[in-house]
Amino acid sequence: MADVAKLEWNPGLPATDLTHYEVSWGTTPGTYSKSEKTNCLFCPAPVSPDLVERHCLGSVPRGQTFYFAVQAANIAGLSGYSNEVFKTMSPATNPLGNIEVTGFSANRIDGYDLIALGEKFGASVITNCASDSYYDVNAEKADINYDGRVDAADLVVLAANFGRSS
Ligand SMILES: [Ca+2]
Ligand SMILES: [Ca+2]
Repeated sequence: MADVAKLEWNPGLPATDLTHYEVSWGTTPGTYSKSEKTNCLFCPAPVSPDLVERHCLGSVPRGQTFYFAVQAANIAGLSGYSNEVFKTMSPATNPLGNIEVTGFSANRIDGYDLIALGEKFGASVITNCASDSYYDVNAEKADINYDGRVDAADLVVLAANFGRSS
């Protein structure tokens, strides 16, 4: 099962001179080990508290609970953290590279899996954060190492397990 994270929030008002937001996350409440700058739809001065900013993460490790918070940024620096939210990411389902799990290829890593990876080679897992279908399901399956992209690193994992049963 695919699993990626999508965060949505409202701008804190009044706000002027906003440059961007920063999304932070970690495995311990209140302690954030990673962060990412976001696009800002309504910077520098959002006019309504009902506006929705969003950020999608395609490279959150699987099988753990992560805690997320957002900061607003302007020239002076970062604001305090927003309220914290959390999500338990679903477990890694295909660490060996068993992307295609139907028919002859259901329980083994073989040419069907190679084809499935090839079809999404170069693709990003997150496609359009503004959409309800914000990620590419087939790219997510082919992103064996869960770094958000389908590339040579995933192919290396698949090749190392080629011929194995999963
Ligand atoms: Ca397979
Ligand atoms: Ca990858």
